Amino acid sequence: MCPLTPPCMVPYKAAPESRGKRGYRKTKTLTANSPNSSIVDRDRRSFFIQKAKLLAKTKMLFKSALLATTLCLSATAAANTNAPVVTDNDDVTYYAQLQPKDNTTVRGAVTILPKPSGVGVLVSAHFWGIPDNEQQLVYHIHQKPVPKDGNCYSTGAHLDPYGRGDATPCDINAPQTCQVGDLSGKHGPIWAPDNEEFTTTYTDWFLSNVEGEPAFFGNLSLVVHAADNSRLACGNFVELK
Ligand SMILES: [Cu+2]
Repeated sequence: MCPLTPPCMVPYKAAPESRGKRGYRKTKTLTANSPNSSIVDRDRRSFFIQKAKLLAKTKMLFKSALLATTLCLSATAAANTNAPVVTDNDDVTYYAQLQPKDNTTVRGAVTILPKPSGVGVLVSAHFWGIPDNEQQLVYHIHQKPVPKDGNCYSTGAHLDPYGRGDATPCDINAPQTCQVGDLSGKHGPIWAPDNEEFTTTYTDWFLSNVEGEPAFFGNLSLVVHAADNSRLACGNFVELK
């Protein structure tokens, strides 16, 4: 019958004698075709060879996965530094008013005042003309000022001096992990019932009103987005004197 005839034996790779010069031990290697092997012996040897190969493969896969995880974690740590609390803010106030746009009814302004301690700043936001569609609007400090043509899409991304990026949404319960310019992410979006205005005041610990500091916002812009993230309106911060 077929299982006992040579053509049905599975040929196994020859023992790696040729690798002797690379440091392998020149010993007899178990193969399924070793002479004098009984069928049972050959089956057992074959089983152990396959098992050893599988174990080696599993170890290699585990090492690769471990390496990938380590690289991934170190990349995340490098690109996701928490924002430090700003403790040396000056006694200056900045103000940004949205420039009127034909494509939206949204209007408003954000005033950023100093706190007596110099720790953090006090943000006062007031928006009106909010569409009656019960959808939230979001607002941010963007990394570039609005150019003369008023194009809100020329203001770049959010103020993000610590390289957090946009990939993960801001967690309102961990504002130090958010982009510094993500005001609505850290403090809540704009929302109001029909025909009502939206007003809020809060402390932000991570904005700096000191020129030259990484989290300085005084020469940047305020941008309000629709629910689909399109840019509705924008305006530049100026110092109030
Ligand atoms: Cu924005």
